[in-house]
Amino acid sequence: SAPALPVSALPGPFPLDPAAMALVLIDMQRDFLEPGGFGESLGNDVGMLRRTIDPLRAVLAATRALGLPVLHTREGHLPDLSDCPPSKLNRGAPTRRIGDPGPNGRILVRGEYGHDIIDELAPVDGEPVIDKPGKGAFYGTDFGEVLAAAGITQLVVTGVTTEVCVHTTVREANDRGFDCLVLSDCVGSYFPEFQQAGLAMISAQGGIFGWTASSADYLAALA
Ligand code: C5J
Repeated sequence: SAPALPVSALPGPFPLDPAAMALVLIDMQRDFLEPGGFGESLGNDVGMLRRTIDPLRAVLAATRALGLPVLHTREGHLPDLSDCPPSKLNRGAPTRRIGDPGPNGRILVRGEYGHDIIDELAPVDGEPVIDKPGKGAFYGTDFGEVLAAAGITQLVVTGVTTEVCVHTTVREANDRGFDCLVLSDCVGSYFPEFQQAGLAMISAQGGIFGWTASSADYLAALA
């Protein structure tokens, strides 16, 4: 098989294998990234997440141009909310909760405008879209089966939010045997301190559950 393409990363080079990797975009949905959605209803500034869009567009374009696999996830629930336990539904004191009507439709409900992926990063034909009820991409989904069927063992991870759905997915992936490279400028948090600490946690302790690199370093390895 072709030699790995080393990506300059923390805690050390990531041996990117084009035959075994997939790019994953986690929850780049209007509900998190655009005004009027779930993220803003929880009191957050969506601008903090929007800075990921331009670097991620470049990563997506380069990955697609090489014909490498791309997968998307969306966090959300069935219209009857039967897959949203009270432990999730009753969080905090938002002005609008999951399932409630908002300017972009019912918040985090599948099929609603706000639940879908932002136009800038819309999936193209052939790219799986994994609908997930939880924070992690494996819980309650066929994500693991889709990856196994495609022979994927490495995940290049992007999306939002760094300390919630990105972390949960990367930790779960590492437990399941995947090597994960998280692109630092293509993941976003509403909290600058969580962004910084969340990235540091991944590569600390010898890369306790993954690697981190900039999108520029990923693109340089692909070039
Ligand atoms: C959150 C996510 N933060 N996609 N979801 O509720 O990280």
